Amino acid sequence: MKKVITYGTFDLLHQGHINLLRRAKELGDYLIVGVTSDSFDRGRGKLNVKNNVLERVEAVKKTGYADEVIIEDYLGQKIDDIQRYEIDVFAIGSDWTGKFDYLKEYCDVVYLPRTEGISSTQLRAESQNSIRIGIIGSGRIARRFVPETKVVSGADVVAVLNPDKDEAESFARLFSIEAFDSFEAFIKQVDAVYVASPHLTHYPYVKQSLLAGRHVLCEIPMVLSGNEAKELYDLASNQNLVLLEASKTAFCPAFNHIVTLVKSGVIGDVVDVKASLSKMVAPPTRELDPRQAGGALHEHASLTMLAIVKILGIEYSDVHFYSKMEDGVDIYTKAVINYPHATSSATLGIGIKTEGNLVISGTKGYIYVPAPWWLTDFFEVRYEDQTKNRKYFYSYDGEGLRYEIQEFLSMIVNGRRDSYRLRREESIAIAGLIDAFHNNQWLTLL
Ligand code: C2G
Repeated sequence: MKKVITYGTFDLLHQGHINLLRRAKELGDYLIVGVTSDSFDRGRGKLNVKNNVLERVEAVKKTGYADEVIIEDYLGQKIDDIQRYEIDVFAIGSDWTGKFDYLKEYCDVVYLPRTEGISSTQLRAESQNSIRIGIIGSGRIARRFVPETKVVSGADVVAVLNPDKDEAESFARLFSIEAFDSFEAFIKQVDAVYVASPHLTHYPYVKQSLLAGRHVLCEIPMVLSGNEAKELYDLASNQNLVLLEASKTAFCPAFNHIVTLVKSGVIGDVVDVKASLSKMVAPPTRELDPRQAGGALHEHASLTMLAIVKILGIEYSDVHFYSKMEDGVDIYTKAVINYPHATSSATLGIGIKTEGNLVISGTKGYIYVPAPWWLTDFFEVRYEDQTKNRKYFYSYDGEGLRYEIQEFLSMIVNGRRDSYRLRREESIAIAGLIDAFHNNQWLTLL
């Protein structure tokens, strides 16, 4: 019996897939189809898949060509499968020509003609109207944002707002979008807003955008006080709009896995979380300017405290800050946040360098995430008995902003108003911790 194997995502199954499966089946007597798992696709940068793995398996079965369906879940699995199932022919569409020649060592490799004029990408684009996104601010992060939207289907950046007309225009030229220096004209052109302007302008821009009925994704720190955060989320709820803080680590796959592993008890009860983030900056820069809410805490609290709040929750019992000041801003701050049964610390620097790692310690073991932990792509679960240690590798694609953009769009399209990756109350608690820093009672100067 001649056995054939083929692989694919088979999202929104279409005639191209059906032709491919028929041709693959014709190459032998028995066809095995490997359907990619959701996490495997996310891992290889396919973030837009519409059908989940069960739906995709069902769709493949319905074609009647597959004698057996298996799940593809890891890189390198094809070689394992070919040997395990004693495969004679590996078949795949001609868009992959040459890419799988390395399998010739194990079986015949056949590139089948691809059906022209149809693709899952095209169907996804047709099934969903693009969300027109306008960016407020045209600085460093905004420049990194636009290319990241290209890999998320349904996101279309169309406009930029900057009160400085020249800046707006040069940014707009760069990305072939429209430039505005007036909020009123800008907001009319967009369905959703990405606020990437200086810290102190976030609150008024988010509020104005929500009042104008637009969904908002706001850069970190969204605001510098818990009350303001609460007010904005309440406003978003009343307007039935999405408001999401763009805390990029919260949305990246490896960080999500860390949180779920900890919650499932692999390191026992957590008693300590240590998160550090230091990035040296050179003047003149807004990070060192007290009038622009500069300082290490404002710069880095959102991500470090995110790690603490995601693991230990929002019900902390007290917080203390230890800061070294220079020219009106903290160039270094250590925040110690205590919980009834655990403690944690966030160590932040913009003028002092330290190791930027994340360590979550529990009664059975600990999780170690090396610097830069906030761009999580690797972590290790470690135990006293080192033979039980496990390393986890992920990809953190591009600038990593695609994960938050994907979540933002998915919330809009699916009518979700809260994200379990960064809940509203977690974002409010983080803003509240930033607030607490301004209360000198808990601050010790070094
Ligand atoms: N295909 C085709 N004609 C189209 C579209 C797709 O022949 N118009 C083929 C592809 O070449 C592939 C199969 O259909 O052989 C599945 O395509 P996708 O769902 O896009 O999956 P893909 O990303 O190609 O998965 O391990 C996964 C595989 O490496 C490939």
